[in-house]
Amino acid sequence: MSDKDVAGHSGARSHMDGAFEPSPQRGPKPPSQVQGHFSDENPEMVQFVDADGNRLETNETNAPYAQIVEDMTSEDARVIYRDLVLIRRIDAEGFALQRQGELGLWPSLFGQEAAQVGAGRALREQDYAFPGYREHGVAWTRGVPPENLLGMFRGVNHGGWDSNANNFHLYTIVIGNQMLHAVGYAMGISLDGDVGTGDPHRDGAVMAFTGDGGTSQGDFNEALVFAAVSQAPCVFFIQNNQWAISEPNEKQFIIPPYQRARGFGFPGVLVDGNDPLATYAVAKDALDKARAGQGPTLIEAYTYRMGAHTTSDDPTKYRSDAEVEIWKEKDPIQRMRGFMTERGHAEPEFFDAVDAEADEIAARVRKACQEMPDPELATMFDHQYTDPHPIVDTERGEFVAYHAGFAEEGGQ
Ligand SMILES: Cc1ncc(C[n+]2csc(CCOP(=O)(O)OP(=O)(O)O)c2C)c(N)n1
Ligand SMILES: [Mg+2]
Repeated sequence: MSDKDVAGHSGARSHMDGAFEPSPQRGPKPPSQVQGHFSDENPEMVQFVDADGNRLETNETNAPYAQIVEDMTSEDARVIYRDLVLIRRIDAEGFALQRQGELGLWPSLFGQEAAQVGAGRALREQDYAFPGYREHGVAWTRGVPPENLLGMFRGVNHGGWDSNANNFHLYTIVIGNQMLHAVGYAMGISLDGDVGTGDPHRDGAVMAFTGDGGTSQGDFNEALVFAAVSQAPCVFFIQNNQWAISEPNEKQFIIPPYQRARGFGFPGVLVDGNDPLATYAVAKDALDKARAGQGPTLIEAYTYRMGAHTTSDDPTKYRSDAEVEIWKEKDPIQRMRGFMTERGHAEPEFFDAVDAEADEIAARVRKACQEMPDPELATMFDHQYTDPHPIVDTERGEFVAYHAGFAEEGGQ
Protein backbone atom coordinates (compact mmCIF):
# COMPACT_ATOMS: atom_id res chain seq x y z
CA MET A 1 0.00 0.00 0.00
CA SER A 2 1.47 3.34 -0.97
CA ASP A 3 1.25 6.51 1.13
CA LYS A 4 -1.17 7.81 -1.43
CA ASP A 5 -3.51 4.88 -0.93
CA VAL A 6 -3.54 5.41 2.81
CA ALA A 7 -4.18 9.13 2.52
CA GLY A 8 -6.89 8.66 -0.08
CA HIS A 9 -8.58 6.06 2.04
CA SER A 10 -8.82 8.49 4.96
CA GLY A 11 -10.42 11.29 3.07
CA ALA A 12 -8.62 13.55 5.55
CA ARG A 13 -5.33 14.01 3.77
CA SER A 14 -4.06 16.97 5.74
CA HIS A 15 -3.55 15.00 8.98
CA MET A 16 -1.14 12.64 7.31
CA ASP A 17 1.20 15.18 5.78
CA GLY A 18 4.73 14.99 7.05
CA ALA A 19 4.21 11.90 9.15
CA PHE A 20 6.99 10.06 7.33
CA GLU A 21 9.41 12.95 7.13
CA PRO A 22 12.63 12.10 8.93
CA SER A 23 13.19 13.73 12.26
CA PRO A 24 15.36 16.83 11.87
CA GLN A 25 17.55 15.62 14.69
CA ARG A 26 18.29 12.14 15.79
CA GLY A 27 17.87 11.91 19.52
CA PRO A 28 15.34 11.35 22.19
CA LYS A 29 13.13 14.35 21.50
CA PRO A 30 12.75 15.96 18.08
CA PRO A 31 11.38 19.33 19.18
CA SER A 32 9.75 20.22 15.88
CA GLN A 33 7.39 17.27 16.16
CA VAL A 34 6.78 17.09 19.88
CA GLN A 35 6.32 20.75 20.71
CA GLY A 36 3.54 21.34 18.22
CA HIS A 37 1.73 18.41 19.69
CA PHE A 38 1.86 19.39 23.33
CA SER A 39 -0.19 22.46 22.68
CA ASP A 40 -3.70 23.05 21.45
CA GLU A 41 -2.20 25.40 18.89
CA ASN A 42 -1.34 22.39 16.72
CA PRO A 43 -2.77 23.24 13.29
CA GLU A 44 -3.38 19.54 12.62
CA MET A 45 -5.95 19.34 15.45
CA VAL A 46 -9.60 19.24 14.40
CA GLN A 47 -11.63 21.86 16.29
CA PHE A 48 -15.05 23.42 15.75
CA VAL A 49 -15.60 25.62 18.79
CA ASP A 50 -13.15 27.63 20.88
CA ALA A 51 -13.04 27.68 24.67
CA ASP A 52 -15.95 30.16 24.81
CA GLY A 53 -18.09 28.16 22.43
CA ASN A 54 -17.55 30.37 19.38
CA ARG A 55 -17.81 28.45 16.13
CA LEU A 56 -14.40 28.45 14.45
CA GLU A 57 -13.91 29.12 10.77
CA THR A 58 -13.79 26.17 8.43
CA ASN A 59 -10.15 25.45 7.60
CA GLU A 60 -8.12 22.77 5.86
CA THR A 61 -8.06 20.60 8.99
CA ASN A 62 -11.72 20.61 10.01
CA ALA A 63 -13.22 20.87 6.51
CA PRO A 64 -13.54 17.10 5.97
CA TYR A 65 -15.85 16.93 9.01
CA ALA A 66 -17.69 20.25 8.69
CA GLN A 67 -20.77 18.82 7.01
CA ILE A 68 -21.34 16.42 9.92
CA VAL A 69 -21.41 19.39 12.31
CA GLU A 70 -23.68 21.39 10.02
CA ASP A 71 -26.12 18.47 9.90
CA MET A 72 -26.44 18.36 13.72
CA THR A 73 -29.81 19.56 14.96
CA SER A 74 -30.70 21.50 18.11
CA GLU A 75 -31.93 18.21 19.54
CA ASP A 76 -28.54 16.56 18.83
CA ALA A 77 -26.82 19.41 20.67
CA ARG A 78 -29.20 19.09 23.64
CA VAL A 79 -28.62 15.33 23.86
CA ILE A 80 -24.86 15.86 23.98
CA TYR A 81 -25.09 18.67 26.53
CA ARG A 82 -27.32 16.60 28.80
CA ASP A 83 -24.89 13.66 28.55
CA LEU A 84 -21.95 15.87 29.48
CA VAL A 85 -23.65 17.31 32.57
CA LEU A 86 -25.20 14.07 33.83
CA ILE A 87 -22.08 11.97 33.47
CA ARG A 88 -19.96 14.61 35.18
CA ARG A 89 -22.39 14.55 38.07
CA ILE A 90 -22.45 10.75 38.25
CA ASP A 91 -18.66 10.79 38.21
CA ALA A 92 -18.60 13.26 41.11
CA GLU A 93 -20.88 10.92 43.08
CA GLY A 94 -18.49 8.04 42.36
CA PHE A 95 -15.63 10.05 43.81
CA ALA A 96 -17.63 11.09 46.89
CA LEU A 97 -18.90 7.55 47.50
CA GLN A 98 -15.33 6.25 47.50
CA ARG A 99 -14.32 8.92 50.01
CA GLN A 100 -17.26 7.89 52.20
CA GLY A 101 -16.08 4.28 52.17
CA GLU A 102 -18.85 3.00 49.90
CA LEU A 103 -16.58 2.15 46.96
CA GLY A 104 -13.17 0.51 46.87
CA LEU A 105 -11.89 2.74 44.07
CA TRP A 106 -13.09 5.28 41.53
CA PRO A 107 -11.26 6.39 38.37
CA SER A 108 -12.68 9.81 37.52
CA LEU A 109 -13.46 10.91 33.98
CA PHE A 110 -13.49 14.60 35.01
CA GLY A 111 -12.31 16.67 32.04
CA GLN A 112 -12.75 13.90 29.47
CA GLU A 113 -16.54 14.14 29.11
CA ALA A 114 -16.49 15.61 25.60
CA ALA A 115 -14.13 12.98 24.25
CA GLN A 116 -16.28 10.16 25.60
CA VAL A 117 -19.72 11.54 24.83
CA GLY A 118 -18.74 12.60 21.29
CA ALA A 119 -17.36 9.14 20.57
CA GLY A 120 -20.24 7.34 22.28
CA ARG A 121 -22.96 9.26 20.46
CA ALA A 122 -21.30 8.50 17.11
CA LEU A 123 -21.78 4.75 17.69
CA ARG A 124 -24.79 3.00 16.22
CA GLU A 125 -26.77 0.41 18.13
CA GLN A 126 -25.14 -2.53 16.33
CA ASP A 127 -21.59 -1.19 16.89
CA TYR A 128 -19.55 -2.52 19.78
CA ALA A 129 -17.39 -0.58 22.26
CA PHE A 130 -14.40 -1.99 24.15
CA PRO A 131 -13.55 0.30 27.08
CA GLY A 132 -10.70 0.59 29.55
CA TYR A 133 -11.76 1.53 33.10
CA ARG A 134 -12.48 5.26 32.82
CA GLU A 135 -15.10 5.19 30.06
CA HIS A 136 -18.13 6.06 32.20
CA GLY A 137 -19.28 8.57 29.57
CA VAL A 138 -19.25 5.97 26.83
CA ALA A 139 -21.07 3.53 29.12
CA TRP A 140 -23.73 6.20 29.70
CA THR A 141 -24.28 6.79 25.98
CA ARG A 142 -24.60 3.02 25.44
CA GLY A 143 -27.31 2.79 28.09
CA VAL A 144 -25.36 0.94 30.79
CA PRO A 145 -26.99 1.91 34.11
CA PRO A 146 -24.49 3.91 36.22
CA GLU A 147 -25.46 1.74 39.19
CA ASN A 148 -23.71 -1.14 37.44
CA LEU A 149 -20.46 0.81 37.27
CA LEU A 150 -20.73 1.64 40.96
CA GLY A 151 -21.44 -2.01 41.78
CA MET A 152 -18.24 -3.04 40.08
CA PHE A 153 -16.13 -0.54 41.99
CA ARG A 154 -17.94 -1.52 45.19
CA GLY A 155 -16.83 -5.07 44.53
CA VAL A 156 -20.30 -6.59 44.69
CA ASN A 157 -20.24 -7.95 41.15
CA HIS A 158 -17.63 -9.40 38.85
CA GLY A 159 -17.81 -7.11 35.88
CA GLY A 160 -21.02 -5.26 36.40
CA TRP A 161 -23.06 -5.78 33.29
CA ASP A 162 -23.92 -8.08 30.41
CA SER A 163 -21.67 -6.90 27.56
CA ASN A 164 -24.13 -7.97 24.91
CA ALA A 165 -27.05 -6.10 26.46
CA ASN A 166 -25.64 -2.76 25.25
CA ASN A 167 -22.74 -3.82 23.02
CA PHE A 168 -20.44 -2.37 25.65
CA HIS A 169 -17.75 -4.77 26.77
CA LEU A 170 -16.67 -5.15 30.39
CA TYR A 171 -14.13 -2.69 31.80
CA THR A 172 -10.56 -3.87 31.28
CA ILE A 173 -7.98 -2.93 33.88
CA VAL A 174 -5.06 -4.60 32.10
CA ILE A 175 -3.84 -1.65 30.07
CA GLY A 176 -4.31 -2.04 26.33
CA ASN A 177 -5.59 -5.61 26.53
CA GLN A 178 -9.01 -4.67 25.17
CA MET A 179 -7.42 -3.52 21.90
CA LEU A 180 -6.91 -7.16 20.98
CA HIS A 181 -10.44 -8.11 21.98
CA ALA A 182 -11.77 -5.23 19.90
CA VAL A 183 -9.85 -6.11 16.77
CA GLY A 184 -10.81 -9.77 17.09
CA TYR A 185 -14.46 -8.77 17.38
CA ALA A 186 -14.12 -6.40 14.41
CA MET A 187 -12.56 -9.17 12.30
CA GLY A 188 -15.54 -11.31 13.28
CA ILE A 189 -17.95 -8.66 12.00
CA SER A 190 -16.13 -8.73 8.66
CA LEU A 191 -16.20 -12.53 8.51
CA ASP A 192 -19.94 -12.46 9.20
CA GLY A 193 -20.30 -10.22 6.15
CA ASP A 194 -21.70 -7.34 8.19
CA VAL A 195 -19.46 -4.70 6.66
CA GLY A 196 -19.86 -2.76 3.45
CA THR A 197 -23.33 -4.07 2.54
CA GLY A 198 -24.77 -0.56 2.48
CA ASP A 199 -27.52 -1.54 4.93
CA PRO A 200 -27.36 1.05 7.77
CA HIS A 201 -28.95 -1.41 10.20
CA ARG A 202 -26.55 -4.22 9.37
CA ASP A 203 -23.08 -2.80 8.80
CA GLY A 204 -21.18 -2.65 12.08
CA ALA A 205 -17.97 -1.28 13.53
CA VAL A 206 -16.01 -1.49 16.74
CA MET A 207 -14.54 1.29 18.82
CA ALA A 208 -11.58 0.46 21.04
CA PHE A 209 -10.75 2.86 23.87
CA THR A 210 -7.43 3.33 25.60
CA GLY A 211 -5.28 6.12 26.98
CA ASP A 212 -1.98 7.69 26.00
CA GLY A 213 -0.23 5.22 28.30
CA GLY A 214 -2.00 2.35 26.58
CA THR A 215 -0.24 3.15 23.30
CA SER A 216 3.03 1.85 24.78
CA GLN A 217 1.64 -1.62 25.42
CA GLY A 218 2.53 -4.59 23.25
CA ASP A 219 -1.14 -5.54 23.02
CA PHE A 220 -1.96 -2.14 21.53
CA ASN A 221 0.70 -2.37 18.86
CA GLU A 222 -0.14 -5.98 18.01
CA ALA A 223 -3.78 -5.04 17.66
CA LEU A 224 -2.99 -2.23 15.25
CA VAL A 225 -0.95 -4.57 13.04
CA PHE A 226 -3.81 -7.08 12.92
CA ALA A 227 -6.38 -4.38 12.25
CA ALA A 228 -4.33 -2.97 9.38
CA VAL A 229 -3.60 -6.19 7.56
CA SER A 230 -7.18 -7.44 7.95
CA GLN A 231 -8.74 -4.02 7.25
CA ALA A 232 -10.85 -4.62 10.35
CA PRO A 233 -13.80 -2.23 10.94
CA CYS A 234 -12.16 -0.89 14.09
CA VAL A 235 -11.70 2.68 15.28
CA PHE A 236 -9.01 3.17 17.91
CA PHE A 237 -10.03 6.04 20.16
CA ILE A 238 -7.08 7.24 22.24
CA GLN A 239 -7.88 9.69 25.00
CA ASN A 240 -4.60 11.48 25.42
CA ASN A 241 -5.22 12.99 28.87
CA GLN A 242 -1.48 13.66 28.98
CA TRP A 243 -0.77 11.45 31.95
CA ALA A 244 -0.35 7.74 32.53
CA ILE A 245 -0.65 7.93 36.29
CA SER A 246 2.44 10.08 37.01
CA GLU A 247 4.12 9.69 33.60
CA PRO A 248 3.71 12.71 31.32
CA ASN A 249 3.44 12.45 27.54
CA GLU A 250 7.07 13.38 26.95
CA LYS A 251 8.21 10.28 28.81
CA GLN A 252 5.88 8.06 26.78
CA PHE A 253 6.52 8.82 23.13
CA ILE A 254 8.43 10.93 20.65
CA ILE A 255 5.96 10.60 17.80
CA PRO A 256 2.40 11.31 18.99
CA PRO A 257 -0.21 8.55 18.61
CA TYR A 258 -2.10 10.12 15.71
CA GLN A 259 1.09 10.26 13.64
CA ARG A 260 2.03 6.69 14.51
CA ALA A 261 -1.12 5.29 12.87
CA ARG A 262 0.42 5.94 9.48
CA GLY A 263 3.25 3.56 10.26
CA PHE A 264 0.74 0.77 10.77
CA GLY A 265 -0.92 1.54 7.45
CA PHE A 266 -4.05 3.51 8.26
CA PRO A 267 -4.97 7.12 8.97
CA GLY A 268 -4.62 8.91 12.27
CA VAL A 269 -6.56 12.03 13.23
CA LEU A 270 -5.87 14.47 16.05
CA VAL A 271 -8.99 16.03 17.54
CA ASP A 272 -9.58 18.52 20.34
CA GLY A 273 -10.88 16.14 23.00
CA ASN A 274 -12.61 18.97 24.89
CA ASP A 275 -14.66 20.01 21.87
CA PRO A 276 -17.78 17.79 21.77
CA LEU A 277 -18.71 18.77 18.22
CA ALA A 278 -15.26 17.85 16.96
CA THR A 279 -15.05 14.53 18.78
CA TYR A 280 -18.51 13.57 17.53
CA ALA A 281 -17.76 14.53 13.92
CA VAL A 282 -14.38 12.83 13.76
CA ALA A 283 -15.69 9.66 15.42
CA LYS A 284 -18.73 9.53 13.13
CA ASP A 285 -16.56 9.93 10.05
CA ALA A 286 -14.20 7.13 11.13
CA LEU A 287 -17.05 4.78 12.09
CA ASP A 288 -18.88 5.40 8.82
CA LYS A 289 -15.70 4.48 6.93
CA ALA A 290 -15.15 1.36 9.04
CA ARG A 291 -18.74 0.19 8.46
CA ALA A 292 -18.37 0.84 4.76
CA GLY A 293 -15.39 -1.54 4.60
CA GLN A 294 -12.67 1.11 4.40
CA GLY A 295 -10.74 -0.23 7.38
CA PRO A 296 -9.44 1.24 10.64
CA THR A 297 -8.72 4.77 11.81
CA LEU A 298 -6.89 5.95 14.91
CA ILE A 299 -8.31 9.01 16.65
CA GLU A 300 -6.24 10.82 19.24
CA ALA A 301 -8.49 13.00 21.40
CA TYR A 302 -6.24 15.59 23.02
CA THR A 303 -7.65 16.28 26.46
CA TYR A 304 -6.67 16.51 30.11
CA ARG A 305 -7.27 14.44 33.22
CA MET A 306 -8.57 17.12 35.61
CA GLY A 307 -8.60 14.88 38.65
CA ALA A 308 -6.34 12.27 40.14
CA HIS A 309 -5.55 9.06 38.26
CA THR A 310 -7.86 7.27 40.70
CA THR A 311 -8.96 7.87 44.27
CA SER A 312 -5.70 6.16 45.33
CA ASP A 313 -3.55 8.81 43.66
CA ASP A 314 -2.29 12.25 44.70
CA PRO A 315 -1.39 14.24 41.58
CA THR A 316 0.01 17.18 43.58
CA LYS A 317 3.12 15.01 43.99
CA TYR A 318 3.96 15.15 40.28
CA ARG A 319 2.20 18.02 38.49
CA SER A 320 1.62 21.70 39.05
CA ASP A 321 -1.67 23.37 39.93
CA ALA A 322 -0.92 25.95 37.23
CA GLU A 323 -1.26 23.25 34.57
CA VAL A 324 -4.66 22.24 35.92
CA GLU A 325 -5.78 25.89 35.95
CA ILE A 326 -4.94 26.27 32.26
CA TRP A 327 -7.18 23.32 31.41
CA LYS A 328 -10.09 24.63 33.50
CA GLU A 329 -10.42 27.32 30.85
CA LYS A 330 -11.04 24.65 28.20
CA ASP A 331 -13.93 23.03 30.04
CA PRO A 332 -16.13 21.03 27.63
CA ILE A 333 -19.45 21.84 29.32
CA GLN A 334 -18.91 25.60 29.30
CA ARG A 335 -17.82 25.34 25.70
CA MET A 336 -20.93 23.43 24.63
CA ARG A 337 -23.22 25.72 26.57
CA GLY A 338 -21.63 28.79 24.99
CA PHE A 339 -22.06 27.34 21.53
CA MET A 340 -25.70 26.38 22.14
CA THR A 341 -26.60 29.75 23.57
CA GLU A 342 -24.99 31.59 20.70
CA ARG A 343 -26.76 29.41 18.14
CA GLY A 344 -30.10 29.47 19.94
CA HIS A 345 -30.12 25.70 20.43
CA ALA A 346 -31.56 26.02 23.95
CA GLU A 347 -33.07 28.48 26.40
CA PRO A 348 -31.91 28.98 30.01
CA GLU A 349 -34.81 26.75 31.19
CA PHE A 350 -33.27 23.81 29.37
CA PHE A 351 -29.94 24.20 31.19
CA ASP A 352 -31.77 24.53 34.54
CA ALA A 353 -33.77 21.39 33.83
CA VAL A 354 -30.61 19.42 33.08
CA ASP A 355 -29.07 20.59 36.36
CA ALA A 356 -32.21 19.48 38.22
CA GLU A 357 -32.10 16.10 36.49
CA ALA A 358 -28.43 15.75 37.52
CA ASP A 359 -29.44 16.27 41.17
CA GLU A 360 -32.11 13.57 40.86
CA ILE A 361 -29.78 11.05 39.23
CA ALA A 362 -27.06 11.76 41.77
CA ALA A 363 -29.48 11.03 44.64
CA ARG A 364 -30.74 7.90 42.89
CA VAL A 365 -27.34 6.34 42.26
CA ARG A 366 -26.02 7.29 45.71
CA LYS A 367 -28.94 5.57 47.41
CA ALA A 368 -28.71 2.54 45.14
CA CYS A 369 -25.01 2.19 45.86
CA GLN A 370 -25.41 2.45 49.62
CA GLU A 371 -28.12 -0.22 49.57
CA MET A 372 -26.32 -2.77 47.39
CA PRO A 373 -26.20 -6.02 49.33
CA ASP A 374 -22.97 -7.94 49.72
CA PRO A 375 -23.01 -11.00 47.47
CA GLU A 376 -22.56 -14.58 48.65
CA LEU A 377 -18.78 -14.96 48.57
CA ALA A 378 -18.90 -18.27 46.74
CA THR A 379 -20.49 -16.60 43.72
CA MET A 380 -16.99 -15.52 42.70
CA PHE A 381 -16.58 -19.03 41.31
CA ASP A 382 -19.61 -18.69 39.05
CA HIS A 383 -19.27 -17.74 35.39
CA GLN A 384 -15.58 -18.61 35.20
CA TYR A 385 -16.44 -21.04 32.44
CA THR A 386 -19.60 -21.51 30.43
CA ASP A 387 -19.83 -25.17 31.49
CA PRO A 388 -19.10 -26.68 34.91
CA HIS A 389 -15.38 -27.23 35.50
CA PRO A 390 -14.02 -29.81 37.97
CA ILE A 391 -11.11 -27.66 39.24
CA VAL A 392 -13.37 -24.68 39.86
CA ASP A 393 -15.90 -26.97 41.59
CA THR A 394 -13.16 -28.31 43.87
CA GLU A 395 -11.93 -24.82 44.72
CA ARG A 396 -15.47 -23.65 45.45
CA GLY A 397 -15.96 -26.62 47.79
CA GLU A 398 -12.73 -25.87 49.67
CA PHE A 399 -13.59 -22.20 49.94
CA VAL A 400 -17.09 -22.84 51.30
CA ALA A 401 -15.76 -25.38 53.81
CA TYR A 402 -13.04 -22.96 54.95
CA HIS A 403 -15.56 -20.20 55.64
CA ALA A 404 -17.95 -22.59 57.33
CA GLY A 405 -15.09 -23.29 59.79
CA PHE A 406 -15.21 -19.68 61.01
CA ALA A 407 -18.95 -19.97 61.60
CA GLU A 408 -18.37 -23.03 63.80
CA GLU A 409 -15.91 -20.96 65.84
CA GLY A 410 -18.63 -18.37 66.40
CA GLY A 411 -17.36 -15.99 63.72
CA GLN A 412 -18.98 -15.04 60.43
C1 LIG B 1 -0.55 -4.19 31.76
C2 LIG B 1 -0.64 -3.17 32.85
N1 LIG B 1 0.47 -2.52 33.25
C3 LIG B 1 0.39 -1.59 34.22
C4 LIG B 1 -0.81 -1.32 34.83
C5 LIG B 1 -0.89 -0.27 35.94
N2 LIG B 1 -1.57 0.91 35.41
C6 LIG B 1 -2.86 1.17 35.72
S1 LIG B 1 -3.41 2.57 34.99
C7 LIG B 1 -1.93 2.86 34.26
C8 LIG B 1 -1.72 4.07 33.40
C9 LIG B 1 -2.57 4.11 32.17
O1 LIG B 1 -2.46 5.35 31.54
P1 LIG B 1 -3.33 5.72 30.28
O2 LIG B 1 -3.35 4.62 29.29
O3 LIG B 1 -2.83 7.03 29.81
O4 LIG B 1 -4.83 5.83 30.83
P2 LIG B 1 -5.45 6.87 31.87
O5 LIG B 1 -5.37 6.22 33.23
O6 LIG B 1 -4.68 8.13 31.80
O7 LIG B 1 -6.87 7.02 31.46
C10 LIG B 1 -1.01 1.87 34.60
C11 LIG B 1 0.39 1.85 34.13
C12 LIG B 1 -1.95 -2.04 34.40
N3 LIG B 1 -3.15 -1.84 34.92
N4 LIG B 1 -1.84 -2.95 33.39
MG1 LIG C 1 -3.57 8.90 30.19
